[in-house]
Amino acid sequence: MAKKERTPEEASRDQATITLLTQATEEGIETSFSRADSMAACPIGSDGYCCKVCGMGPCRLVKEGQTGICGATRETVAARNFARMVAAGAAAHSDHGRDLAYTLLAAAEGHAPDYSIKDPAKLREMAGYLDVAVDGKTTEELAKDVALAALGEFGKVEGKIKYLDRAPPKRQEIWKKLGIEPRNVDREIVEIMHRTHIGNDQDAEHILDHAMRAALGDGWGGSMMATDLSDVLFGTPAPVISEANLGVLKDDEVNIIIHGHEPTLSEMIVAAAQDPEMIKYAKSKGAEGITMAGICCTANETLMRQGVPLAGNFLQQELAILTGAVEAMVVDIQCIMQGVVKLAENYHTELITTSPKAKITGATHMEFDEHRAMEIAKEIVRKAVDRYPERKKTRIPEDKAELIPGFSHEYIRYALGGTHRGSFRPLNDAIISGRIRGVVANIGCNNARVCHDHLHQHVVTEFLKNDVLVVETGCGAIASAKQGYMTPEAAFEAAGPGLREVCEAVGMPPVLHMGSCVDNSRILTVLAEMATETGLGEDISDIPAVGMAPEWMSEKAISIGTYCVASGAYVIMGHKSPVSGVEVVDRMISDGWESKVGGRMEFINDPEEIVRRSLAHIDKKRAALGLPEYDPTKWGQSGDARMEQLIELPLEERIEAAYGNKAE
Ligand code: CUV
Repeated sequence: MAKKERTPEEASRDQATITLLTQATEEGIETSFSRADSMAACPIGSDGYCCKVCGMGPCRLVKEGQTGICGATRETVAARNFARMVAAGAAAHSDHGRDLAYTLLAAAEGHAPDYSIKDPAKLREMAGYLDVAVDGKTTEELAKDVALAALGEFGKVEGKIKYLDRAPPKRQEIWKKLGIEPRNVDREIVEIMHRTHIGNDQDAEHILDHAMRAALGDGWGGSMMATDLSDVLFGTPAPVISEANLGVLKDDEVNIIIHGHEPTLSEMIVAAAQDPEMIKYAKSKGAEGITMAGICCTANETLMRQGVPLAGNFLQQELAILTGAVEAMVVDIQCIMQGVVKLAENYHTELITTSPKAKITGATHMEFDEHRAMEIAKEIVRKAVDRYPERKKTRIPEDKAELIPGFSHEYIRYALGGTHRGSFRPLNDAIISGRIRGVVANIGCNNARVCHDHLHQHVVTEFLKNDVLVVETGCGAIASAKQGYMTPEAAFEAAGPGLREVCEAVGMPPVLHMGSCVDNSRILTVLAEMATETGLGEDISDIPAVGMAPEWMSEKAISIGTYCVASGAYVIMGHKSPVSGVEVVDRMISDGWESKVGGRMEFINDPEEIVRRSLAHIDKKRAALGLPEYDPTKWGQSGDARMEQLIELPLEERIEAAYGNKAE
């Protein structure tokens, strides 16, 4: 059944995207947007009652009370489907973390000479969490022991994941009492697959409890270690200047897009592209230089540390190629649409896969090996440069916006208190006083069935007006970056009076870019520290905060949402619930989980409703803590003097003035 085709303006809120979609429509070029228009989602699967875990099915339980051939109920089937999404998402994040541990090990043993320990202080911090003795060891010896200890967390024989100790004590108690402390990262994922095999766990609530356990192994295990290991190897982020949207591509330079999730190879490509030998080679082919730009979370990783500009978020990957100005799109793992290969055939773009875990039929595979990282990175850059003479007509949209990303939890702590007194106290105080009404973590994907960036833009705009501090990762962060919300002066235009005062005092943007999807662990860390710093209760569930992924589409987003709920957060997912057809299960993950762990998961499609429920939740938590009622008329009389001075300066100097002393 063909659906109505949306106009570009109905399909996206992003101007660069609208421009390129208009071109695509005129030229009859297919994209994920047009494919979403021409194919409706399968109604049985999307409601959660399609069971295909055995060869007697697939069973389609379309009627109330209907069971599968084995007798499995709709509740069992929906819970199993949900749990399997968590398993896949947790596996993706955690396996990414594991590879970083192997890279650290190789670097420590001298087998990966292009990598080094960029943040030895963070290495020592990791050693503390992992019970690795520090004294008397060289950095390399310590790095080896930390890498081995981290790898141990994925499959250790007994005990529980060590990083769980980073959660507030009260939270740890809840997990322990419920029996959902993950024992190790891999085991809980394997156990989901086991439990959801035909004829095993057939109690929806019981299945979903285990889904929380596996998801916690992602958030407080695989993802948190991935973040820490990336910081150790590539440096802990601090503010940098950059730009976002397809307008960052250059007409007279070789453009290389890095897309996927891992920083390991992309960091090398970024370095290779700056090599004078490579630039000379580009010039020999008639280009002025080499421009790198990122898509999805590889973009967020290299943006946070190197200031590599963002080309766009998930739904813009095909559009980058449509500009005709991309010589190579280099991909590693996750969120890479197979459609890019076919699309690239219309252009001179070389699609290069690099991960041993992700080949795409029709793409050029140049497998990455950390032992010869720089050599491979240079080969890739050379291949891109070779394509430049074949470039034909380009149509790079003009749209781009400035941004200042780099808000690791370490940097936030430092920004609030300086080197010696760094703490989350000022943030807690701002919430207690009511200058900041609460915090929203807006994260997650784009979804071709949702107007691109619309939900992200709508909710963030409303939260800022209502003095809610917004922290972001993933493609949600890229949406706000493109919207211009990630500069300190955005507070002037977009923030309510109280939030504006705080941004002015600290010199920070009203929306903080905290990194990639695995870096949602940074948000967990901030929440844990806020809960243990006095004044906002004793647990994450006490904080006036909401997490959301309004345009979610990946299984990783379901895992993230689940570990945030299990950590005590109210989580709103936009679009549609994968178990929407089975009310009992929908209630289990909302009311049921709330009674167990204090957090709840809801799926809400209407952006107004997302905002309304979030603010209601924030105000409810404020009241429970005995904090003053939110009253914006109390703030904004300070004259915003510092901001006005800053705004006069050129951007480079503004950064220097606001962030001069970087975190150590
Ligand atoms: Ni990992 S998971 S579309 S890139 S946020 Fe972007 Fe972020 Fe979702 Fe993928």
